[in-house]
Amino acid sequence: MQHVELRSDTMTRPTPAMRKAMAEAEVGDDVFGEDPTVNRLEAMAAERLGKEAALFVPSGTMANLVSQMAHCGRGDEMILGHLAHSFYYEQGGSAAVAAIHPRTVPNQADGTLPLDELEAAIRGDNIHFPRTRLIALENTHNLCGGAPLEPAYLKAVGDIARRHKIKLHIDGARLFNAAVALRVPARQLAFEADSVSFCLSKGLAAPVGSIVCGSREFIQTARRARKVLGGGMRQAGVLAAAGIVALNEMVDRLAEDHANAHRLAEGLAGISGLKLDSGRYKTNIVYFDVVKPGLSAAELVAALQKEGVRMLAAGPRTIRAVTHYEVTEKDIDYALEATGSVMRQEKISI
Ligand code: TLP
Repeated sequence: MQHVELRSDTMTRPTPAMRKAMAEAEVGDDVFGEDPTVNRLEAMAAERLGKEAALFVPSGTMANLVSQMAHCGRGDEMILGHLAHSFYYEQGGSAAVAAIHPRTVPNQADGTLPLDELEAAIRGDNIHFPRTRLIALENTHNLCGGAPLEPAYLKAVGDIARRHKIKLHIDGARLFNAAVALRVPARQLAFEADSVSFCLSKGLAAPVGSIVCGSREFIQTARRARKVLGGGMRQAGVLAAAGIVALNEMVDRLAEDHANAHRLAEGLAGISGLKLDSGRYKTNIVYFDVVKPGLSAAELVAALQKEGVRMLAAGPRTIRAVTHYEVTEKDIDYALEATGSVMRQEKISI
């Protein structure tokens, strides 16, 4: 039986070139700043995103938290979308760990926050209010179907942040997917941000790790935050080596994942009992709804698993499928065939 893994691009395993680079990596103690491979990765990443400095962290969650901690003090406020990964899927770590007060503005379907609502949410100086210190955007926007945020929108948000003297962080877990989809250099998407994070361990296929980029001063503070969170790693060059291969070899090919996601979305839209607006999906994440009476997302996911196709139930009726380098066009066709045949069954066996 064919096996098609569409639950997440985090499922990607390191490529043979990564495993070789990992085995051969030169290492030192990174808490002392002495791991040459980590230093090389950080310099490469900073250069690539047009920032002064960068920091290698174990995960996207820690990348967001150290950035928030570097920009905000206890009791300060951060504005972000109600569907932001940071708000939704990170255990409320900003509040629980860093005592940062999150204030949400509703995300629009394209991942943006309405500019007027965003600006209205920024607090004035008043003894009753927390101080607004930070706006956080997400690019691409996971829960908004992998929507890429365009440079013009980022510029508009950057203008608001500057006008109010507050900082802008971009959770760019999939920043390179946005860059490839919009056909702009990643540094253009980072330009307005005081800090930007991206994940090496999603579509770029490294086994572990994320990067935060920003000014030298910001990165120094973020480095302290990483240490208190237990994220100071030692011979981390073994991991950074895979990150270097990820940046060198795995970015341009993301276009294939987008083409496969597009193919999947078009195919799913043609299957009776499923509902999606296939034109919406511009990167590697596709969400669709199960509208066949009596069938839940979890039941369809379970039935597909029996056919070797793995997807994620993201809600009672909603399923998520994510493409990545271990998924081929043939796999997509197989997944579509399997989904079509399961959906045609009178009574779906799970
Ligand atoms: N997202 C994961 C799950 O946590 C949902 C996934 O499979 O998509 N920002 C964004 C936009 C993310 O999508 C994720 C991971 C993170 C941050 C956190 O990264 P990790 O998992 O490395 O902590």
